[in-house]
Amino acid sequence: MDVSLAVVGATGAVGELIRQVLVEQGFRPKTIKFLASEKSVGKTVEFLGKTHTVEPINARAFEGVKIVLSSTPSSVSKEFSPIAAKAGAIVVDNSSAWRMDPDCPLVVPEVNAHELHNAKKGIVANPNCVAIPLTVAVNPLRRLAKVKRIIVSTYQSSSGKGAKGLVDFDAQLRAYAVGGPVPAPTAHRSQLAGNVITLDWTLDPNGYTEEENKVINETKKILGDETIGVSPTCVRVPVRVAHSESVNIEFESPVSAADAKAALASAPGVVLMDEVAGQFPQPIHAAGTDHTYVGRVRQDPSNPNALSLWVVADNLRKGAATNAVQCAVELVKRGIVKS
Ligand code: 2RA
Repeated sequence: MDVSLAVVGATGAVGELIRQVLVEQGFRPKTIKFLASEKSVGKTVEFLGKTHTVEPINARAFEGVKIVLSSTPSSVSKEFSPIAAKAGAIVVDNSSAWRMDPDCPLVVPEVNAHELHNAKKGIVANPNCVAIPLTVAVNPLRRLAKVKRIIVSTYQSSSGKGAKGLVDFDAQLRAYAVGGPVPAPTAHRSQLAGNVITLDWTLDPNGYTEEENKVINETKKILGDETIGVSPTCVRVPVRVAHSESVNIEFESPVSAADAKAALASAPGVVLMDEVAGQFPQPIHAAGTDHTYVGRVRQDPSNPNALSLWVVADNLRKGAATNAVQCAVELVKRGIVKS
């Protein structure tokens, strides 16, 4: 991978994982630089045995860079991603700033890598951490029958709120474990230790949370099918890392659980955990890995055209850093970015 890279937001939770996943996936860039907001400038990071000093995010920093892997708040991405693109880079952006822009593809490589060719603004959007595993699991089933509707209930881990979510949750957990007074939440919207929270996100005017609306809109865009109905309920649960999803898929005609399992067993990115073998996906399996685990595949007893399944993936890896690195690899493999 003989291209020059920049990692923006290099010191954040996802930025740090991007650095790790680049190494794990054997991505050996020609040059690499690490950029971050003013408060992190001057810190050092290690990459392949070399120490790099974190630089500020500005127009000059993008000169000669071919791929930018960006993980910043949306407001920062709105300002700097177009500047990086203007300097000649393709930005793979983890924020939600560009996801629904029709000129920015929203890419899960196992599902719609071909969309990488349509980055008219020089920006590729990395989807939401629920939508990524959901589409990895649903897409292979689409060759069995057309998908009509997806009902998804999520069990999202604390780390969806980033490092500050984990600091909050860990402090609560320590106090809860010894029966002490649980400190007031600082990142989550309510106590998470010993609890679940269905309003851990901003409520939009349609009565759905911002997170639920992302799942609706992004799932349709990734699957390239606006006719699919998506009905989500997003919930934060007391788990550190990895999001789980209870998924009910209604097809236009009957699909057997056996056929679905066969399709999932050979699907890219999917690890099928069959309960017949005594297995079922759990966050403790998925945390620290790049796979989407699928299990509990079964016929819906109330609808012959529907199946239920259980999906788990590491929200920081496949739900963010790994997916972004996979997009970068594909950009090079497909010749969209040349050295
Ligand atoms: C969450 N999906 O889990 C968000 C993070 N991007 O809160």
